[in-house]
Amino acid sequence: MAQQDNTGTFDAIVVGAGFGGLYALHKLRGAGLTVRVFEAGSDVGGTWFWNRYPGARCDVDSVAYSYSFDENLQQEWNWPERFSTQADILAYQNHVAERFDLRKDIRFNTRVTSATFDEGTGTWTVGTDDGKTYKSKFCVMATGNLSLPRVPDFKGLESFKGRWFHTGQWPHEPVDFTGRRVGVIGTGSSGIQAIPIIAEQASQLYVFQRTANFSLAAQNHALDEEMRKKQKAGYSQLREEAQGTPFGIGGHPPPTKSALDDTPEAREAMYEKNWKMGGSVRFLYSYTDLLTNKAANDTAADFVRKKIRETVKDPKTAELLCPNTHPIGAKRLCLDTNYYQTYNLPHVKLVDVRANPIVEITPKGVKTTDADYEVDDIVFATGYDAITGALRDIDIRGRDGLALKEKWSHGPRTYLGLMTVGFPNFFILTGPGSPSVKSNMVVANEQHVNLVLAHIENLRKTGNDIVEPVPQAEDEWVEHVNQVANSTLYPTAESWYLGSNIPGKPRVFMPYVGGFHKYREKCEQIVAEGFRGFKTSRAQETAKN
Ligand code: N01
Repeated sequence: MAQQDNTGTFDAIVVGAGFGGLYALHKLRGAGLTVRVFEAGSDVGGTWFWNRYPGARCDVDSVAYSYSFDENLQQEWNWPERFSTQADILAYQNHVAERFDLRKDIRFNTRVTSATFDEGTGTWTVGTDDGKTYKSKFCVMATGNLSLPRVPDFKGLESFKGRWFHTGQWPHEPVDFTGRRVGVIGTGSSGIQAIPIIAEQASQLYVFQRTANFSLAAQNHALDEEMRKKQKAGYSQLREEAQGTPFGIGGHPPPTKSALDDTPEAREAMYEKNWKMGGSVRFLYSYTDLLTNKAANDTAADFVRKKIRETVKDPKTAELLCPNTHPIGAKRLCLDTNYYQTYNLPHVKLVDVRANPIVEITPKGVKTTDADYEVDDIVFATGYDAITGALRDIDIRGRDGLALKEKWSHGPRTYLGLMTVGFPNFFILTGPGSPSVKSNMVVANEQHVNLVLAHIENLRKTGNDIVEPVPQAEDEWVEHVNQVANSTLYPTAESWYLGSNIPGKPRVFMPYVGGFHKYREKCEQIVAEGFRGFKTSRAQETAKN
């Protein structure tokens, strides 16, 4: 491996310093590689660095949404709440960066703009937005699944005289909405978390809803010392369980039967119990077939619609908030604190922009086909160019100058969501075709980084420099990912999983929904079978072929 070199040549370049990038740096460095991480933000955190909108918090229990690789780390860290706030997760990531001395190998405020593979030397040349280039043998893309925020192309936005924000690019200083008229556009996870908090300050809040989403009461609570002690004692079991679950989250007994095999009363009791316990995994895990059988799914959807109607006092608003466009869980199931209750406040108004779409942003506010809404501030909770967006934003070129965005012009193609044919030594953490956003992202990132390490160890052992998937393995994997998706209800919803929120984006279901546990087992089997579906070579041989 190359010597430590501060002039621009590294064994590995990692792009992004969120959960994936930080762990990649720690592990690669630990394996004796020279590593440089580039991060567009001014500090570590990834998603949790950018998403500072009011109410931002994780929808996975804090103990589960944390690194498992270091026993001391998990024992010494104290989570204040069941579901962590953005600030608490960012504090944790900062602690990890300090504890493992990671910052010295990270260049902040530096956006990677290009990555080009050189056949002759078998190296990557990585360009950054300050005009510099660096070389490395391995490229590890830890660019995240939800890191390219999207503001829809609303006519007239530039004319708006007030302030506007995107949830995914929130200012670092707190934004005060006190006494202001605010419009929130979007009711996905971000909007649903932000709306109740913004409503506490705003004098008038308009929520522009195009699609009603299912949301469960988070049942968040503070953790006291006693609870933490218990959780810490149970870490090893929790981590082990997580490896055997579809979502990479332990602590939930697996379901044993179909929703249709229970009586309506027993089902009601089951949903009520899981609703009270909180958390989306527990709820979707009530029965075996909520995500595969529409009739089973309807029973859970009806239960949540009933909760909405019970909570929201105005029947018209309640009906508008009841989702009817997709099965529950087929779009990301949201977790909220007081979301539906917020609509009982006199200064909060739900605007149906499916019936009357937004036509433009005016200097004074939001104009729909039937009304003008005057606001001082607009909050775009309008989501992301998800999963492939951040990669497409970089000019990535593999063999023969092939551009990744060209190769993926009809949708992403990968082997295991980790590598793609024609791009040797190019690893994508939690890429399309892996469980990624359909699992616990910290667990998924750890598993992928460990897989990258396994590949690098294998190269060392075999005296090779280059690893890449073979076309047949990629074709079969893409086919498998599609087949699995089509055996579920997921593709029946218009969602960012399918790319349907971005005009012109190919409609391909991107995450692997066969379950994290099955995916991990497949990866382990592939490694055990001598990295089946991957080929290794020497750099010189690569140049000849
Ligand atoms: O984005 P979204 P998000 N006119 O794409 C609406 C993760 N996350 O930032 O559904 C009007 O889900 C759009 O409407 P529609 C989580 O994985 C996690 O909220 O397209 N409305 C939708 O309502 C999540 O899934 C947490 O009809 C327009 C909204 O904007 C992912 O991030 C917290 C519109 C976008 O929702 C993304 O969530 C936050 C238009 N032209 C986020 N364009 C946790 O809890 C878009 N919309 C961990």
